[in-house]
Amino acid sequence: MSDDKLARIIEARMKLKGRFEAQTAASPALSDAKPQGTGPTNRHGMPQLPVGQHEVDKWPVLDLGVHPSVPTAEWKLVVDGAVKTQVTLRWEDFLALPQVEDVSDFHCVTTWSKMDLRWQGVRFSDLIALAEPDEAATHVMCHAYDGYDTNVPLAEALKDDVLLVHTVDGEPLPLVHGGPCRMITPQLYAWKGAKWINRIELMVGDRPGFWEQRGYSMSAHPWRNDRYG
Ligand SMILES: Nc1nc2c(c(=O)[nH]1)N[C@H]1C(S)=C(S)[C@@H](COP(=O)(O)O)O[C@H]1N2
Ligand SMILES: [Mo]
Repeated sequence: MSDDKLARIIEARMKLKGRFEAQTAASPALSDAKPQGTGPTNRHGMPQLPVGQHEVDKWPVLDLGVHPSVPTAEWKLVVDGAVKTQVTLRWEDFLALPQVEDVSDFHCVTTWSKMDLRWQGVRFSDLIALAEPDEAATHVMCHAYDGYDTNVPLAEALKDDVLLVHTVDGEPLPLVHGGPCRMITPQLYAWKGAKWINRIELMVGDRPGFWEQRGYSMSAHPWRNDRYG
């Protein structure tokens, strides 16, 4: 990527984050040194595990039971809704965006936590900056190839550790964990991270996704034991 293009993406990201600064700072997650949630030193002296969680060694698979296999040649990710420019990324476009690495924990609301996963991918904030979200946009609905969806406030989604990942612990993200590409939300329960993500819909106002319609929390903060809506 050219220096120019990179500078433009970073500027757009920072502008977008600026809009949500106050909300983000007031968030009950482990806000907000950089990069967020990264490994032991960034747990900021909090206990290793949020209340009610236990650490697992093997990473469980948890989903609706459908594992849609989408070859990268056919893969697409759309950013639409309350945006100035609708964006459709193909796999090469996705890989051409600035790539980051981050280590973070993965807390499932069913009480298991997988610690210290090393992710590689693209920051959510860089990706949606390309679409220039409307001033009025407040939340996103993330949609996936298996029909799953989940809503996330922009103030949370713009945090530095929220990524669209293609690699975990040095290997391509396995299909059962959402490969070739999933979102992760290390400071929220893991159901907020859509596996097999294919559309990010910018919304003006909030709306419940799959689990949120079935009794789970709209905000989903593990450090507040915020499990149910
Ligand atoms: N597309 C999709 N994403 C999803 C789900 C799903 O069913 N479909 N389940 C969610 C839930 S409840 C959790 S805990 C995590 C589990 O991710 P894992 O299977 O990689 O552990 O994915 C989340 N993302
Ligand atoms: Mo979950």
